Amino acid sequence: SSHETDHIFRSKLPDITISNHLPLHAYCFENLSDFSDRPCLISGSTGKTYSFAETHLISRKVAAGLSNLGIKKGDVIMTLLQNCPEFVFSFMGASMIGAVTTTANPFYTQSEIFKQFSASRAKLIITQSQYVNKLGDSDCHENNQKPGEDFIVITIDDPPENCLHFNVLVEANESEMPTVSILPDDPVALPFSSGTTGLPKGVILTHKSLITSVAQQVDGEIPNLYLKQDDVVLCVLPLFHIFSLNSVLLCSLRAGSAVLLMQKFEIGSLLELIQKHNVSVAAVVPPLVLALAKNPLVANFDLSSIRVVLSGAAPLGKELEDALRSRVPQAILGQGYGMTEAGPVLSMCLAFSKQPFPTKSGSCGTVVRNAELKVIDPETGGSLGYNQPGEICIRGSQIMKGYLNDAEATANTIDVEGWLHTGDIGYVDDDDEIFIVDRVKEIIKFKGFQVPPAELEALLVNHPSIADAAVVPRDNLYGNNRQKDEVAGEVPVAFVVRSDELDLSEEAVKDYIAKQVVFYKKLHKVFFVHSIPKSASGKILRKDLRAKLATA
Ligand code: AYL
Repeated sequence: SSHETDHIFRSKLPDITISNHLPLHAYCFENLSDFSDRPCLISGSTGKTYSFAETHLISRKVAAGLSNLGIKKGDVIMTLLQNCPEFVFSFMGASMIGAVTTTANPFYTQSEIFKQFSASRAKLIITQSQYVNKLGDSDCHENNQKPGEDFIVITIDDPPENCLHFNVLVEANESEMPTVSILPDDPVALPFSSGTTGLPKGVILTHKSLITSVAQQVDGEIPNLYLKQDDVVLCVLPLFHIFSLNSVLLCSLRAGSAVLLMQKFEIGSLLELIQKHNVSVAAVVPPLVLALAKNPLVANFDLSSIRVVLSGAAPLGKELEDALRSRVPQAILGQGYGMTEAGPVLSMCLAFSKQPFPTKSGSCGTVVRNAELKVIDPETGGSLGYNQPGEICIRGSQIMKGYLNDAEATANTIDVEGWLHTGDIGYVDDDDEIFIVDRVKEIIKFKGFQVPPAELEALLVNHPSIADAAVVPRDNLYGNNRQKDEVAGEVPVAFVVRSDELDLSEEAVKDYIAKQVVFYKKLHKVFFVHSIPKSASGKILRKDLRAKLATA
């Protein structure tokens, strides 16, 4: 396919100038003097508020503190935190000294944490004391490193033995922060994603990629996602995931909006906080939309402050979107569509714009400005025009630099012309709105979280009584009246070939997996089969297995 014949889709908003020559922290805090005394971070649990000036100062202290502990430009630190102000100080502080943050899920099991920790070569972990026992050597045979000896552990609460308190960072003298020269292509964030295939991999996001992505959303005369200084943006989705990190935190810092941090989702306290703090912008995932649309508690609260609801990370059905509309009639509802590797945002609802366009429910928005999107025929690679479904590809300065230490996976995802292939099937309609209709990649999405089949398959075939295995999603579309697993959207189910017949039960397989993975990767069903269908080259024929499920 030559570029002359490519059909390229662009935003309906004009391109803008993007300051992506800056380091990320300098860009985020660039307009700080306009709103330095306004609230920046609000802790939902304690009510404590940090102004923009305070957030900036504490981040600089943390930068100096990290440097005092030996963290240098290019080093990786890991956050293993629920949403809290310290997450923000750590991420921004690391950026200031040219260090890179890999964000991990604190609910991960010891082995899941260890894999990300060792692949990223993190030198320091910032966490909560309750998670420190998951960092040790103990029963994880591969890991004989010791907290406090082989790497530094900092806790934001009372530190257990061999750990330091976060105060050692906060009490550092910001003037001792080293001056480092940071280039646009230097990495700043290292989230993990399995992408279109295989095991989770480190996704190298540079200063330039994240600035470009944030600017595509909130910068320019007519921002695509119009955030104002008096907005209060709900941050209940975990900051360790790129949706919340980018579209909530970094966008709000840049725009001067306040971020309301919630440690975890609980419908009662969520509703209370929305009412108390007059939340005006809510970033949500479809299961949260379901709670807001259907939970009877909602009727007892005043949600009239909400003007924007941004849903992303998983498909949002039209019915569910319409159900939420009846609960918050004053709000603009729309979606963002992203992928960690894409920086992450590919498209955003244009009804969120400063000059709103009419949009349709079910749409994932329009491609962001300063980027090119095309839809290709998955068989031929040829680009397709309006209303023709195919694989969505994106090109622009926002996409990842590549996967960490994995040139092959990088080359399989970003082609020689710079197009990132998403593995999502969708089309662009006559109004330039994008609709996702399917996925050709193997990833399973449970409530917006990634469940990589390859990871579960590797664990399964490690079991002495399992000869072969395949894991696929069982679809459960939102709001189409299916009761079972309605909230999850998709759940992982396994096909298992036993090595010695009959001995192994479904429960035993489920338990074996459940012990090793975070809750959302647990198997919901196990089917025992005689063989796994595979192609001539040995690839699991996942389509065949999914078809089998449909008739099961
Ligand atoms: P990852 N509709 C349907 N599927 C979606 C959507 C959506 N709105 N958004 C994401 N996905 C799926 O890396 C899709 O399959 O990033 C995509 O390839 O965990 C995959 O999820 C990527 O999963 C935003 C809005 C970030 C969304 C995001 C998504 C981050 C999820 C910023 O503003």
